[in-house]
Amino acid sequence: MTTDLFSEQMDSTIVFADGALWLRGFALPDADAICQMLVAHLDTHPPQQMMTPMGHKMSVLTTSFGDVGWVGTKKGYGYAKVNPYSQQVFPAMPQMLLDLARRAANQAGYSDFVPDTCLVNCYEVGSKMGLHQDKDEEDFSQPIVSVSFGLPITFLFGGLTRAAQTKKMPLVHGDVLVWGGQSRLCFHGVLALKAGHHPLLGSRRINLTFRKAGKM
Ligand code: MD6
Ligand code: FE
Repeated sequence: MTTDLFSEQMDSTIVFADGALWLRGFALPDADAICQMLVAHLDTHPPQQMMTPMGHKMSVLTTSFGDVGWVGTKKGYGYAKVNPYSQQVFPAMPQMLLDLARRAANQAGYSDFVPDTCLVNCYEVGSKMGLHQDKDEEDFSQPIVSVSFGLPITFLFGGLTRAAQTKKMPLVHGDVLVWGGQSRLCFHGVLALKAGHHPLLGSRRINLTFRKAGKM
């Protein structure tokens, strides 16, 4: 019994591209505490549908922790100290989130990752994220750590052009992606969230992405 669990843990890391690792179940030991904290936090800091530069609302609900937060308005995408939708500064990054992100980065070989922001994306049934690159940060030598909680979703991972073929990855509660090196600017997205029930988060998926946004 113990041996089975152990061997499963031993091969639970998948290198899905150069510099990009899928750490399956890495966040499970912290998942209960983090989800409990997130549910309470989102109650007092309701996430918003950010705007695209085209003036459309994104389907995901978004907020951030950290020195800066990721924001989308008609003026474009980027990082800001003040949430333009609430006029409040973004709350500090909770220590348990910082610790998880640094442990995951370390495990993937990025030993000096110190994120200054954590983007919180809340998906409801039908929410999706089209193919995009994460390129609003200062220093692309720093990776991104992405943590999935709640309902499963299909993650799409492509190449350096939008037209490149995509791989489909089924992400589940507790999975972590660490994403850097040659893959840092690869296009990626997620398919629409399918209906379901998760014991901690109900009919939602919450994705946390930790980044070092850089100077501000
Ligand atoms: C999501 N993730 O999983 C969307 N970006 O909901 C991202 O956009 C993402 O997972 C950069 C690196 C990892 C990610
Ligand atoms: Fe992204």
